[in-house]
Amino acid sequence: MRVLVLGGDGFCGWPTSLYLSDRGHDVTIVDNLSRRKIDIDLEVESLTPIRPVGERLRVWQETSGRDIGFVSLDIATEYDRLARVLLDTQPEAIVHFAEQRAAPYSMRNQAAKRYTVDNNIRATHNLLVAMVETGVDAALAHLGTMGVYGYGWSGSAPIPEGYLTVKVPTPDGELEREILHPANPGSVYHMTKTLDQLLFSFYAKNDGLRITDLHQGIVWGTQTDQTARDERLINRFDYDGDYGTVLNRFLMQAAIGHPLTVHGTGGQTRAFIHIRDTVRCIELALSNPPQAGDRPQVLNQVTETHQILGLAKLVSDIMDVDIAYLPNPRREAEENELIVTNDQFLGLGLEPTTLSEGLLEEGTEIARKYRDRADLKKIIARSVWRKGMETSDDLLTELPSQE
Ligand code: NAD
Ligand code: USQ
Repeated sequence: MRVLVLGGDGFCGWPTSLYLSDRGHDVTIVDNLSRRKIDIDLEVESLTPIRPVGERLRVWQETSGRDIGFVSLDIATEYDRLARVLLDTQPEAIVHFAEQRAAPYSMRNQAAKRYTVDNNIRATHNLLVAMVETGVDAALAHLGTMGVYGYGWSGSAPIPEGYLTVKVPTPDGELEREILHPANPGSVYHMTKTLDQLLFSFYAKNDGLRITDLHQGIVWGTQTDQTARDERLINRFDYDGDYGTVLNRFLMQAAIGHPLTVHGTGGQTRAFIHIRDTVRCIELALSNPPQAGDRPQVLNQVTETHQILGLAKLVSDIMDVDIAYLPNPRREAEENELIVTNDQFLGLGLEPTTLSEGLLEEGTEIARKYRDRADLKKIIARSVWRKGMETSDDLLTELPSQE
């Protein structure tokens, strides 16, 4: 398949591009490298030393004998160039990772809120318009999030895959309808993903675009078989308070002896998936697209759920590190239940990689190897959902010093 990977330089996009290339697909990455620029603005770097994109692609060519194309382009602002790329490459499939993806970053300040909405909504809408205008009939797989459903709204009812059956009272009795699951975002970032869903519904209905929205859980892990082949292909490992996600942060913190930063009670339950399963799910989704005229296909891209405190205790037991209970910088329920249906991916043949001591240790090994690159001042989450939720610096005096 000819595949365009939008956002293919990022944490999920890079290993996906290599995986698809390794599987024989003809891959072109489109990325404006905004994620690397945000690192510069935040004065932080991936814990792992990621190489410039040109070097990454050269090394992949040397290692695998396969070429991956690269186009530097801002999907949100360079519409005409995007349409040109679609016409030139004639993709049979498109994977859309190219959005600002951190909830804490999206709540950081007014500029970050506005950037996240402008970037994400315009990127998605430009892509849909360009597909219609050029007539490129590609299967589109977009990376959405489990967070569109919200947490705790439905108590112990399993979260379905995108659509909910409801009963509508009418004068003639009840009608049964399937509706898009109500959106309940917990951050500006998550809100953009709920808006994406409406764009997809409209363009699938009006123009027959074939769209799969992958409602992915928190991705953890770093390496895949392909990124591990050469150190210069290494995937990024975010550990900072804005971009680091919880389990990778705990693994990094354990590796340097930093207390594990549990927000609040740690009673929050979230869905998880290992990066190795992310890349497999993408290929499965691209190979099983909906038909023109179908509503968007929604697949829950998750393999397991965990309570944050349970994860902290697991890592703390294995690595012998303390747990720090920090005031929660977010507006979120202290505790929630979360049961998620993922029958469609299981039906397509996904064999889930679930959390195991071996995989946790593999993550900690990588973090240990690059521990000298860590900046301890960047670990505590500083972006707050409302004024007054800031973490007091007094707490930081209890944490280890940089030496
Ligand atoms: P990332 O920030 O590492 O990668 C996103 C890539 O998109 C970056 O390389 C960035 O430069 C590029 N990009 C952003 N805006 C762009 C634009 N306007 N034009 C061109 N390129 C642009 O993020 P990630 O962790 O790889 O996440 C990828 C996607 O998966 C995101 O949409 C995210 O919402 C979703 N997702 C991620 C996770 C996770 O845990 N990482 C979980 C669920 C869903
Ligand atoms: N948390 C801690 N300690 C930390 C970091 C986080 O307790 O040091 C808590 C948070 O308060 C939250 C939970 O862990 O309750 C998850 O936080 P996270 O940063 O790991 O994940 P989140 O902000 O939800 O975002 C990540 C990705 C995003 C993706 C989402 C999937 O950054 O792109 O969409 O996971 S989901 O959470 O399923 O919506």
